[in-house]
Amino acid sequence: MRIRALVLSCAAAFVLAACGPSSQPPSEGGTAPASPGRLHIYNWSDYVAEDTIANFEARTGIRVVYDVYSENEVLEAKLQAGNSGYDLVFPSLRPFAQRQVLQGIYAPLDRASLPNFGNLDTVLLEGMRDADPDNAHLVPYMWGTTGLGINVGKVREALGEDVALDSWSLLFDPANAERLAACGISVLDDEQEAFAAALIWLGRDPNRTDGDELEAVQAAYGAVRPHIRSFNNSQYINELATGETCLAMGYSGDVAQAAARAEEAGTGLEIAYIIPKEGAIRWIDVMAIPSDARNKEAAHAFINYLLEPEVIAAVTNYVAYANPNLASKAFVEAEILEDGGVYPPDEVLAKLVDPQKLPDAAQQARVRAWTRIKSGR
Ligand code: N2P
Repeated sequence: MRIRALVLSCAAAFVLAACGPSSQPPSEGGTAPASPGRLHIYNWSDYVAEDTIANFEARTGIRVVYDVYSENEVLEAKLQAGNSGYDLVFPSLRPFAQRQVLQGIYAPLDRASLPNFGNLDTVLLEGMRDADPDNAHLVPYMWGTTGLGINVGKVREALGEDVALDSWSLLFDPANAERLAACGISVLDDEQEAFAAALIWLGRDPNRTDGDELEAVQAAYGAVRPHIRSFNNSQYINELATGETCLAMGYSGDVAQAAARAEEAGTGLEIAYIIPKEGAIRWIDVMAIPSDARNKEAAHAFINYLLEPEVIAAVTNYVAYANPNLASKAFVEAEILEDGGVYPPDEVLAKLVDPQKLPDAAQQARVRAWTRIKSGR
């Protein structure tokens, strides 16, 4: 449950939105001449503190053009088309950055320009090496889980005061979904996460593709599809915060941000994040510099800045995602460090599953099935 320490007001979120996404897109960047004083960043929405960018600009004089996305697929399409105009991007490690490294999309890091690299958790770095040998291209940024955001009052009202708020069955049991439909259910428009959630609920390995997983996932969503109001990866934060929805499949820190917004707005809504007892995906998002980036020097400077313990701790304190910077823990607020939804305890960590890169044909079949599931056909 969440987070007093995260004093993230709606107003602050709007300020960020105004500073971030509305920044001039680098659309002309494909053909524009190099501008050494400019750094084009493409990151997930709601993923930095409100002063992270401004502080870097003030310190370095480098002007940051900051754009946001809410799906790995959108980033990947731009990277694969080439000439994206971006100098620094933040894909999820598996399977996206892993695949993109193989495709030669990223420039090797210049470690001499990253003196703060040593602050990173070496165990986590080691675990990334199968995807990025020698950690040559990717720097871990944040990690988290995908679980359920719950409007505690409304869900109890619909399902009974004694309902256990601890299971994917809140979403996938059709009897629950039917009763929650009126107060609003949203699901991530994220094929990897949505497939994994259903498979984990069914007690299956989310990375298996050699059985009837497609059919099982389609049946699971088919049974609750009429009760799902929307599929989205960013609006659900405000929808939860304002009471427009009462149950959302969501990323850990996003739900915490919804809770903080509700609290700050004084609505009296209690928003909780749960990692379901059946388990969940643990994902890692990374920083990487496209091979065709024009300002690799500034990109390295920004990565090194985000590797400073106090800088990355301030981001964690604001967005409520766990970071892999061991030296930062001294600056992360106690309430966040102790929040099991952000830094899960060992018994929960043991239930988390890392997504794996699937065989191409199976991956494509999942993407097609997900489109069908969403359309309700
Ligand atoms: C930030 C969501 C990032 C988590 N809003 C998905 N990897």
